[in-house]
Amino acid sequence: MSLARYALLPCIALTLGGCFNPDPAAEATETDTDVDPGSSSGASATTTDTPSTSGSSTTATSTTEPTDTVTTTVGESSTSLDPDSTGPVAAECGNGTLEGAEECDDGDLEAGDGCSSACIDETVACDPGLVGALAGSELERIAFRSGYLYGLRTLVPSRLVTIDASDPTDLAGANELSIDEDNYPNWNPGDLVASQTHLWTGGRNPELMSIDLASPDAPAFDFFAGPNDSDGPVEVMGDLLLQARSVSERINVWDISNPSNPSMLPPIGNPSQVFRDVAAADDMVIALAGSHVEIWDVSTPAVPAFVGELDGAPWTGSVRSAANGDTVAVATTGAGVGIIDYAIPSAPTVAATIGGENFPRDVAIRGEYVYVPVTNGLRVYDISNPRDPALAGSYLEVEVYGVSIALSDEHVFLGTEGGIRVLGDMPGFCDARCGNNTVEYPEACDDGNLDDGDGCSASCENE
Ligand SMILES: [Ca+2]
Ligand SMILES: [Ca+2]
Ligand SMILES: [Ca+2]
Ligand SMILES: [Ca+2]
Repeated sequence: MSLARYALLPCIALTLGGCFNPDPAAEATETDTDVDPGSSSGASATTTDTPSTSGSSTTATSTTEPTDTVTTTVGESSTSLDPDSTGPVAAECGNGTLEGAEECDDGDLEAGDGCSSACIDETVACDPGLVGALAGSELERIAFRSGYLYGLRTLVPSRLVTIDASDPTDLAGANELSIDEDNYPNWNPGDLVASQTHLWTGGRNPELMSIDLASPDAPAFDFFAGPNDSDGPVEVMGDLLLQARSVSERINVWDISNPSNPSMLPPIGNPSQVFRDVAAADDMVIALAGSHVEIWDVSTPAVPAFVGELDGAPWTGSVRSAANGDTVAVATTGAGVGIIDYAIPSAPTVAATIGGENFPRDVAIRGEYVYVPVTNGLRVYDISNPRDPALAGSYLEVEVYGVSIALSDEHVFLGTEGGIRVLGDMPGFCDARCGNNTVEYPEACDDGNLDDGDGCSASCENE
């Protein structure tokens, strides 16, 4: 499907006045592509869905081929069995008996009573929106690890904020810690990322700091010297830490396999560029120097290999970026969010720019979704086709400026000027189920059955 159109859902009134808006059509004009639609992006948009028998069927792919839209009808797995077999008998929805793959059977074929006419449980549906919040000051950078949210406070150097987020619906108060203020009273860290056991951040003199998270409420700080000009963004990829340097050319590469003694590896980046941002995934590093972008292969970190580059990206600088292996989303200076397709690493291209957020200050990526803090909350984009990003949803709250973002396995943590918001069931975190009588992204409709020919197809597309 291309651009899903929604039946308008009621805007859920939340305690803080926020509202999840699942209607891409309402803001569709903000998705702006500027590339030839006939050009090929390589492998990145290829749909490789395989049918499952789980009944959790709807995917976020952008295909228009009905055969690619996976919709496994309830009971399918048992309807073709040999009647002599000892396996389960054919399921009949509406007979009042739970059989086969039915999630429920209330003895009727009516939808809207908790059990749909396809025998899918209507009480289970994606319900995107606010699940928790913590009022407080702005955290310019946030990172999540093992039940804790960590943050750096804007304009307050040498402070680390820790928030117990083990229950996202009931965030404990923020605990503000001094980062070795005796020795580094004005040390101003530039970013915050988490490896398995540590937080990492860069700054000037000293270059790199680790925070051992073994005791989250009393973390141990450690500092490491370097060229002393690296207050740009940092990224962790396996045992490597990549560090953008605000003045010098090159990206620092640290081996952090021994977190208590990280060692510097050869830097990456071609000369005559100033790399102020970096993203990384799958052994590839994306080094960003304004409109110039380079791709480096660091699968052999001691010998980084230049792979490809692009010039002329329609933005002058980038502030934060995130990569998923074949696409990198760039929060740019003045041009919204840039989407770079590097599925062919030797030939990266600007696939699209997403307007509307003129000065996004952070961006996150997870699978085929991009999460962008914006001036009034958060927007989520489906980039399964990087050349045609589609607004998958948004969390909007009046006059709440989204500034930073972190993802856990289940939630989106949004740092705002007024504190933290925790969002659940957001696109990319909750799979729509066709036939549960609730329209969920990317469904265009859901009439509670899995029948074609009644206006809403068995794959929840309008007919
Ligand atoms: Ca039944
Ligand atoms: Ca029913
Ligand atoms: Ca549904
Ligand atoms: Ca139908």
